[in-house]
Amino acid sequence: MAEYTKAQLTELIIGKLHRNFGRDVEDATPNHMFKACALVLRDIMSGHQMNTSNQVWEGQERQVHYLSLEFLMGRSLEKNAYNLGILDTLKEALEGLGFSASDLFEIEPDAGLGNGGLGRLAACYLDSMTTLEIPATGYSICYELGIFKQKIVDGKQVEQADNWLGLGDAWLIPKMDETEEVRFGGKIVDHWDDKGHNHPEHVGYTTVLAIPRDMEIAGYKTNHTNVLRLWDAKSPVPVDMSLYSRGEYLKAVEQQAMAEVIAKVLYPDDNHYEGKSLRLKQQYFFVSATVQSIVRKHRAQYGTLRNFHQKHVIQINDTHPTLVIPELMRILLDVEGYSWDEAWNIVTHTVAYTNHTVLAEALERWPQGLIETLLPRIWQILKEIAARYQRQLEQHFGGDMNKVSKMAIIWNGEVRMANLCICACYAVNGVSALHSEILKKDVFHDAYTMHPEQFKNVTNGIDHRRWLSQINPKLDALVRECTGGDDYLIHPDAILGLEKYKNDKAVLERMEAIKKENKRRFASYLARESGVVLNTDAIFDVQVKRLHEYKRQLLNVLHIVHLYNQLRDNPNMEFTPQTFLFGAKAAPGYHVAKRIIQLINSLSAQINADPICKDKLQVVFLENYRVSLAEKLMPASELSEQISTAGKEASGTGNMKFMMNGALTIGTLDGANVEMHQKLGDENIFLFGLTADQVTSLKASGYHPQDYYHQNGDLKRVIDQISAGFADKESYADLMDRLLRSAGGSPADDYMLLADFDSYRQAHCRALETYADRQRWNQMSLINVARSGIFAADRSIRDYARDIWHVPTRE
Ligand code: 26W
Repeated sequence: MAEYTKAQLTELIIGKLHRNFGRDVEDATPNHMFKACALVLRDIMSGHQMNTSNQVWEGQERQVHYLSLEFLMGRSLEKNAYNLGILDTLKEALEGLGFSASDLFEIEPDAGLGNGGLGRLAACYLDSMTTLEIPATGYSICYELGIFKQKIVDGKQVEQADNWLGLGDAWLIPKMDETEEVRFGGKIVDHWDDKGHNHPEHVGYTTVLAIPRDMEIAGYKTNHTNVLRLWDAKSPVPVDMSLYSRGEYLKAVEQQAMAEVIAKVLYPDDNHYEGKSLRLKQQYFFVSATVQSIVRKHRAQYGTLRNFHQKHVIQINDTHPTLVIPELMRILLDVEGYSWDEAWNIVTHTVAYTNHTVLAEALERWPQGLIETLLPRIWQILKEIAARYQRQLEQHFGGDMNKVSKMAIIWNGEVRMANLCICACYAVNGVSALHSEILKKDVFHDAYTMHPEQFKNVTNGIDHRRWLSQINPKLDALVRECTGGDDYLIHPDAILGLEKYKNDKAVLERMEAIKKENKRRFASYLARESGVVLNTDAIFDVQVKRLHEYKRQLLNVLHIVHLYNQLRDNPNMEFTPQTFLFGAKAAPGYHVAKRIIQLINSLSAQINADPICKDKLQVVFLENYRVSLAEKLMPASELSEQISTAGKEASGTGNMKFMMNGALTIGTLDGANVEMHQKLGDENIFLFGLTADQVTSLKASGYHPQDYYHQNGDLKRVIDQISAGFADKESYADLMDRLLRSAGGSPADDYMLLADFDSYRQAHCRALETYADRQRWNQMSLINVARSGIFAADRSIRDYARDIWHVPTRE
């Protein structure tokens, strides 16, 4: 690792201010200063990156290409300085120049190029792949607008555009000379040669230019540096005023607009598919540019594509980049002139697929007409893949058309992306033990019986350097002291060393003091930002994640209303003070999710204004939940709400962030909670609710939520109250009706809140009893941190490297 002194960094920063902004330190604004720092770090990383690329080239190393429509990177200045090992020096240099380092870090906009779990996972994995010295590249779109900013106005979500590039582009290096051309529309003309081979020609298409804007990714304690390649879209046709013939001028303007809209905005849908043609354009644009770029470099190095699958693995993050399959086929067939079988052999040894959801409404099924007109050559190839697969299926299943139709790639005028992945990918993995089992037993059962060895599990993980060490410096210091140094940062299992201290009173008190201090810090931040004053003597009970019915924020609400009722019935009862914090963005078109946000805000207004609740019960909705807010909140959290209907949450990764920061989990046996429970035992987690199997059998035998409503007086009272509404006179009968009555094809209480209500209430009671025994609580908290090592992304990436990618990793 190169070392920099304070004086050297200072000089580099001043140099950037002079050369890039024509400023002296005295008249540099914080924005100038931020950019200057970013440019200095970028230079250091670029130098490292060139060495890495040379090594990979010379060693002819096998490379990983991680394709994802989302990378939720968050902020980079502090992170990059941390990974480069110059964070403290940079802070000193900044202070020396008269700037507050922490204020400067705060002005950086989040790179919000993702919705939630899937996008943040991709960001954590880039960090680990780089730290583990894997030659890897991430690919995505350089969205001009990231995930929307959320404002709460009159209790309701309002979306605002997130224009992050003003400052955020300090990290991006445009590479004009590596521009690729992507073709849309037009038609295919066949040309048969005298050997009877067809040479399809694509005519009448529209070209969009894909321009790389590369973001360097530094690894921790290594000079290995990878790249996140973000494609920007531009039209090749300049709008030329000299095209005075009106038709041509308008055509040029139209074409420019059509091209540039592709990279305009991230689709804000999470776990919900909508067959929008612009989204399909985004997918093909990014996939085509990526494959062409990989192929171009490979050809330059090896002069042939015959060894392509030996040198590259393409990992696709959910089905969103599935068009890599036909796109790579297209290049091998049409550009290289390979036979179908040769091309198919290469493709099916290159691409691997990760599934991130079992929700039926999230499955991508593109109308064939859309693909046919937008991507005529890709459509031909898809038809051929689908036909061959279907013949294979018919043979394998002896004409059992029920199975064949379920597994078909093209059916009823739709192209099913997951089935295409199953057909063409050499590995398919789920993201937690339970989720991977559900894929095999249920979602992809028939495919599993055909090729059981194709199916794998890689349990998700998080970047523990960011999500523990960087955001919770006091806990980091304690872990270092107790485990004998900072080895845990590259060997996350070493956190287990903390467990030796589970009966050490002094250490347990330190745990408590750290949490208290973090709560105060968060509270003062929130008071500054929003004026909301948190009761730091109350337990911080937190549910932050995208808003979705299956995640059951509404169950949390039902329980809070029940607590409120208890207090109102008996204002002098013994009551452990509780502060409930929510943070959640709703997809702009997801009406029910938006109503739930409004309900939380109505409830919050009601409870926070009621003198009975003073210093006892508080409900706060945190506006605009995002990576940089999570970084402040996790260290301050005490109870982590992971309460999805069992079988629905593929893994969860927020659950891991809480655990690593010493929060205890109240949760169902869903996603990675199952592995958490396995590590922790019943005694260190608050489990409740139906298991995934119980959910399935209760649904099969007939679930009647009305029975719970009529049999549980507390629950009935809560539901009736919410229906009627609170002081703001907003009725939520619409939401409560969904729990009691089926409507429009969706069953009553599809996510089984009522079935789990009582068990959830009891789990809360157990949590509060434990909280009253503070030493026991602190011990559980310590055990949670100590056993969180398996949830480090480094462990996940080692699993991918060993079981799927077949690439070596640093020791
Ligand atoms: C096409 C619309 C759309 C957009 C995003 C469909 C599906 C998605 C994602 C796959 C949803 C998602 O983020 N899934 C989450 O992935 C995380 C990382 O594996 C898991 O931890 C979460 O449980 C899962 O919900």
